[in-house]
Amino acid sequence: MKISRKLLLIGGLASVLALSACGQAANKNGNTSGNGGAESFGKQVNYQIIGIDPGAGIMKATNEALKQYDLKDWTLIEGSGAAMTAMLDKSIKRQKPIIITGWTPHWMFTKYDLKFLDDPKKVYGDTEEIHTIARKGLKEDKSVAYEFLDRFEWTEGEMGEIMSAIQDGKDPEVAAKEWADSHSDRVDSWTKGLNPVNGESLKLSYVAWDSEIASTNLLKYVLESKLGYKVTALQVEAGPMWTGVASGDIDAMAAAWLPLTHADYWAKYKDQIQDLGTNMTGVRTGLVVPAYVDINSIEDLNK
Ligand code: PBE
Repeated sequence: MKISRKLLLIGGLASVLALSACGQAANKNGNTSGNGGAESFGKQVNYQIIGIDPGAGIMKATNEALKQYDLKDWTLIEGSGAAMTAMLDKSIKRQKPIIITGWTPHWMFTKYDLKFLDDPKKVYGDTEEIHTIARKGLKEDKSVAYEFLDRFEWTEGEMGEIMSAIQDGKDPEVAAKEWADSHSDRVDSWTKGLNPVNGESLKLSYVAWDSEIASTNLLKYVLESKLGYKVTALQVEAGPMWTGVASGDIDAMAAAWLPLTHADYWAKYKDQIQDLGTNMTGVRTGLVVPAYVDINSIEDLNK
């Protein structure tokens, strides 16, 4: 019971986890009659993949992986990015097995020794790109912001610096400001020759994924401190993040993972938005385990 009470703190996952704690207890009892500890990886993690928010593209891809790899015994647990990393941290501290939905760039790959499971069926696609998406008409209405957002492009390493600072306890706005102030050459390359406006408002949408918390806070800081906008960064679910831009309520977002992760959203809204192209390339999603876990491929989950 101690386990399930602690997990209540994590929030959304609580009830599912309470069930899983009971399930594990039952397994343990079963094992005392002895199979010599040769428990399969699936059994050890109670056949649960620790996911994130249900609107995330990686959740859809993982449900597809369960089908394509015929993982009938497995369940994908919904939660949030924060709950997932809390569980990962806890498992790693105890050197316990765990499997999560993961992606790069993400600070977890800096902090822990992790590996993506091979995906021979390419359910999670190849490396992807993150695109910046604007509402139609932004170019005419807010041309300075539009031009900046259109130019904005950075690297995994750069985003990683902000993400790790936030993970180390810095407020996201402070982490973004400090990064921008110490990388003025980069900021200048995005803002060069643009004349600041006088306090016009601008709305960005994003989801509380660690990668997007970093990028959106950086955009907000640059738009406000260098270009004179008053920015509202609205934290929403993945669906509303896209719908907001499509309907014109939101000016832009920098969190479109394409071509695969957000393929559904793209298909639905592509005619109602404007794609400003990539802000990062070479990003990746998949199933992730600690390096000390003895499996290497999604196919191994069936053993
Ligand atoms: N992610 C991070 C998102 C996109 C950014 C991989 C968790 C998703 O799965 O939709």
